Amino acid sequence: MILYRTIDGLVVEHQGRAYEVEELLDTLIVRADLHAFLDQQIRGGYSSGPLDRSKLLAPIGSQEVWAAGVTYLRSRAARMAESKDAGGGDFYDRVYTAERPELFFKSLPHKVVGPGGAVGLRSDAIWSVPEPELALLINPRGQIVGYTIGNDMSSRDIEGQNPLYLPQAKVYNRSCALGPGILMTPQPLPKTTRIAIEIERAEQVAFAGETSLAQMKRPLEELVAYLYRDQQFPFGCFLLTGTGIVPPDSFTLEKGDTVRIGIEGIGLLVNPVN
Ligand code: DO4
Ligand code: MG
Repeated sequence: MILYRTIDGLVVEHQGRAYEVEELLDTLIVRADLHAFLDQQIRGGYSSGPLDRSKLLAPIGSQEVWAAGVTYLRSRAARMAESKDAGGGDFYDRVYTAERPELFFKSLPHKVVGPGGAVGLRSDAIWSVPEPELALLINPRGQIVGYTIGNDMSSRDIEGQNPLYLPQAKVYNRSCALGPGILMTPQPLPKTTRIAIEIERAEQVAFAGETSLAQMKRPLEELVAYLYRDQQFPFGCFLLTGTGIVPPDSFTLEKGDTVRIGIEGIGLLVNPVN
């Protein structure tokens, strides 16, 4: 079942119908019986009909958003190439095989863009890309309770100049998108799950690519365990799990582009670039 946040509150969608959930994500996420509770909303709840997609908001409450990096071979290769001249390539090579993963802070909730919202480009960057990523919703006890789609917008020229510039390349206005809804399940996603991206420019496909979860180097639980080591998340948190799709070096996003990211079983996140 998919959980959406709308201007009228939370709803779960099941078999084409939306059911109200009279809780906030911040209280829902704490429940030990979270998935059974959502089942109950469908079985005994009131449905006003199909989901009204024009009412969707970013599916987030008070959760912090974190991100993992260099979890796919494709990302390792791209980072090594972009930072080679600055001497940073070795860092990315080492983190790919190191025991400790790369984890970085990505966004506060109020800065997250939802479905249909415009993602942004840094005004001082000349090489900007979207990063289509599986995003985990993790409860305060460190359990993965749901999955959504994330876009870790990045300024590759700034990141490539010096690894210490990573926070500036990753955290700026409208640099993180989540949605459209959260697949709420305690079950792991199949390794065959496909992640795909299409970037549209002037009604043409400017870039398209895809990968699958089978290409990810680390188990999701390992990323979560490192994130929760010596850190508390009273409202849980979101964790973007890294990108396995990188456009060619000649590609940079432009204002007016549209980014479409699809993950099997979750949905399609569509954001214009502005
Ligand atoms: O190491 C820099 C960022 C990597 C990243 O965001 C990714 O691999 O998705
Ligand atoms: Mg990323």
